[in-house]
Amino acid sequence: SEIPAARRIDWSQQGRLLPRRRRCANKGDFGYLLVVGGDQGMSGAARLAGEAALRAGVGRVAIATHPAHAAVLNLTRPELMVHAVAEAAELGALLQRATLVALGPGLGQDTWGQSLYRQVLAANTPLVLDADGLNLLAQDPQRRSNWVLTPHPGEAARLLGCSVAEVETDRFAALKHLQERYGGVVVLKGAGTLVDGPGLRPVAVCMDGNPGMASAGMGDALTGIIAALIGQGMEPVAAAEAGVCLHGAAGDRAAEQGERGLIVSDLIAALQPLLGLADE
Ligand code: NPW
Ligand code: AMP
Ligand code: MG
Repeated sequence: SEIPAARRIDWSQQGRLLPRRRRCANKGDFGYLLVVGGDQGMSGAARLAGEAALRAGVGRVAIATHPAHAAVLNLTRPELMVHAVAEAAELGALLQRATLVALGPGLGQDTWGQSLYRQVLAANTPLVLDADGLNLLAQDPQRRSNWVLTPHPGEAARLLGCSVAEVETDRFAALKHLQERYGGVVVLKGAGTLVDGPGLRPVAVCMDGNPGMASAGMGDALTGIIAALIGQGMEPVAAAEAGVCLHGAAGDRAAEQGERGLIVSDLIAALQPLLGLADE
């Protein structure tokens, strides 16, 4: 079908839109992110989202994760506040403190993940919803205005009830249907990531990034980056656009040493120097 007009966005332009830091700023100015995820076997996903958020400048990160590995996560990244959550009810106090939530990285779709998912959605806190959060949404669709959805083509196909091939054949149409059905800001990932939001026409396309990023955990880092930018005061749609470009540019910087064998920790390590250049 016809390719609609799209707005090209890239990090060189988006990096200038990040809010400046006041000299007397404190961590309370930059958001309190709660990451909810990390079922057994996927603790890394929650950690990657939280660590990427810290490297993208969020004030504080708490992680609500499975009791099986909470202690180990805390030891390996002491900047993260890690909470072992066995029951969804234990999320209550954490949700009250958080200014925004990243729901889904490594959450799984079992009873544990389902109950945490329901508890978070009951709270109405601004959300970045990814991974198994999207898979659970696909099972019980609803619309919201205060969330950012970040599907890869596989998740987008589940959300639309179609095949991955159909999503990839017309990514613009898939994006439009996702936004209409689910509301809020939608990021359709993949080479040439697209961003749509309420009233945002034409949609944005980011060509930053490379095939070295086809590796485990890359999307979990993007979730943390977008959340971190919302936490620092950007509107969700602006945070999604800037976050996608920052993520792609960090992937490109990390790939200067080669695409094959690139891991998401390399991308996370490239965030701080890139942000430093943008602040100059
Ligand atoms: P195919 O095979 O092409 O038909 P899933 P997941 C498709 C956690 N993780 N273009 C593709 O379909 C996550 O956070 C934990 C086209 C592919 O096979 C989740 O909670 C990690 N197709 C959970 O694992 C690190 C594309 O989607 C399928 C596409 C499951 O998430 C890894 C895979 O999607 C992971 O992040 C593209 N660009 N991209 C950890 N260290 O703890 C994707 N597809 O089945 O939803 O599985 O993405 O691995
Ligand atoms: P996920 O599948 O959730 O781990 O997300 C993968 C992330 O890496 C998304 O942000 C993708 O846009 C990005 N990515 C994966 N493969 C490529 C590629 N070939 N070119 C550009 N970006 C990619
Ligand atoms: Mg993912």
